[in-house]
Amino acid sequence: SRDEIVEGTGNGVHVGSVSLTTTGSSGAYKLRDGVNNYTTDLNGSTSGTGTEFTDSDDVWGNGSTSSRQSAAVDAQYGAEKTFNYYKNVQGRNGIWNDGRGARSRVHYGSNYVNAFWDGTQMTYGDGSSNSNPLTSIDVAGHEMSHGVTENTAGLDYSGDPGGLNEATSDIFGTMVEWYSGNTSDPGDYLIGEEININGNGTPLRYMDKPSKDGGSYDCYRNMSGVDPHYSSGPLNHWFYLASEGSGAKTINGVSYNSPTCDGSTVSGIGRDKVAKVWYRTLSTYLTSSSTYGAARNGAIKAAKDLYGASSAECAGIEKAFTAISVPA
Ligand code: ASN
Ligand code: ZN
Ligand code: CA
Repeated sequence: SRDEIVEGTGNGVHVGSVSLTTTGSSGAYKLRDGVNNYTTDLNGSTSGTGTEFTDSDDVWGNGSTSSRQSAAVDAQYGAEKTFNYYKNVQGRNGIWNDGRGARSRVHYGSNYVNAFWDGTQMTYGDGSSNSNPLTSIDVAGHEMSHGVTENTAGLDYSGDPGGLNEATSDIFGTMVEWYSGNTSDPGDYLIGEEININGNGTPLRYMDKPSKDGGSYDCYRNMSGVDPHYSSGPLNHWFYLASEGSGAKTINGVSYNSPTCDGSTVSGIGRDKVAKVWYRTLSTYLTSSSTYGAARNGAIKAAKDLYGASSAECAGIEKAFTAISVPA
């Protein structure tokens, strides 16, 4: 049989019924797209590359974890959307900017409640008896964005750069969720809301007010020794404030209430523009040791490059950094 790039149908745990780009021809298909993003089954193993998913009718999964294909549909969909987001919105041709897709491995280990990027590939656990597979769109976008950060600024994973690194993954994970237009997992400013990682329906992280997770900081401070998943808080907060503005707001049925650290009022310039500014900052102005202060200076330069020195966009980016306690 010949390999052709075709459109299949997936039924994911989180993404519902979706169209997926697959490879194959009558009777023999692979969960692989035209740039070689593909998904393999670890089937409980914690090593090796897994077995590539294959299917005879190009209809994948049934939406339930009773089918091992369902989480694979989520992972493949997340990889395809993340690739397309970077390519079509940010002008970056994949994680390595060379047109290559990446492998995603699903069903890692047993009751594994995490997902990770290891420099080469994506890996997802199935979650535990009271949480869900880790294969949601924002988590896929988050993990693959660690690959983008590694291949651009190369931000260290401790102190200030550690927080910037984690927040970059939350920012682009969220942007991929919005970009996908998926109606089963619509865009929001929450991270991991589909995973039920706390067992009570709450998300892993909140971008409007990061301290709602019980650990993250809302405002910049000394980040020495702070877990990057908590030192990410101020930049996630900056992203929300710059996008949507301060105060209370309901978007897509989700209520947000974002305070500033200095009592100022901030108006949003829209998430698409903020994400463009942040990608330019990451890929042009930051290095492995960049601080929050360098992020402020780099983002203002990026906003000038993209929108002009006297633009409302540039003013909004700057004001949002002041509002998270990163001074000029
Ligand atoms: N899911 C985690 C993260 O991306 C995995 C880790 O801690 N390395 O931050
Ligand atoms: Zn991360
Ligand atoms: Ca989300």
